[in-house]
Amino acid sequence: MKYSIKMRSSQKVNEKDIHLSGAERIVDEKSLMFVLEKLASRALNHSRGEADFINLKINKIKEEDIIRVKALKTRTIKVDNKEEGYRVVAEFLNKIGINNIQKVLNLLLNAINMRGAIILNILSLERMEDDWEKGVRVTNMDYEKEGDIEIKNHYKEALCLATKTLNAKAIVGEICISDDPDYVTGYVATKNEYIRITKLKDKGSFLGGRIFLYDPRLDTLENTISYLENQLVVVYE
Ligand code: PML
Ligand code: MG
Repeated sequence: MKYSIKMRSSQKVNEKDIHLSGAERIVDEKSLMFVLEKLASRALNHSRGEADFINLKINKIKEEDIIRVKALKTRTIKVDNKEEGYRVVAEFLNKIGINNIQKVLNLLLNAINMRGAIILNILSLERMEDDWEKGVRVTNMDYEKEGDIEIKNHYKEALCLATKTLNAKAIVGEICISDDPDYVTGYVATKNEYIRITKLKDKGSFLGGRIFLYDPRLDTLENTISYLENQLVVVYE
């Protein structure tokens, strides 16, 4: 028997819930209680601030509903400052065939406090998600092997998410800046690889977000969002 466990935490600021952290696992029954405790402890100790609200959700799942996907290959591009990092992102967008690169960069640099990602139509450069504040949140994924869960591993979690996301038929790229103020490494991803960029923001900055590059010729938006939100994916290395 397997279970999906999801954690999210938030803080109340001026009567508004501000997202702090989120994590999830797909685990065997025997690990359920152990993992629950670790995720709760992670929610209580986050660099974005102290949680006022923590949500832990457990769902029983069927093994046959899970698909297995191989993790994207990783390489790293070392840059000295964020401006150099943006140039790497710009080159990446150029390769994908996006003409108004500045528009995409601005969108990413203005993303703050979104729980999910922006879905950007690569032909019209329009945002496709219904809820612009929240974006689309990719969930229901984990690694095949249970790893260390006590401390957040930004790289590992992002690679898992990017692997699931780029496996969607119509998602042809992803750009991400971490929303964690202590974490300045971001990445871009294609269907073939995950490219880490060592600096995409200044330490201490709360900015951060994700953009999924959606090609409407490859699949419907409805199928794409449903896959991103609901399909159970286990990533192997
Ligand atoms: C996040 O904070 O959710 C994004 C983490 C990006 C990780 C980039 C990397 O180290 O490869
Ligand atoms: Mg985060």
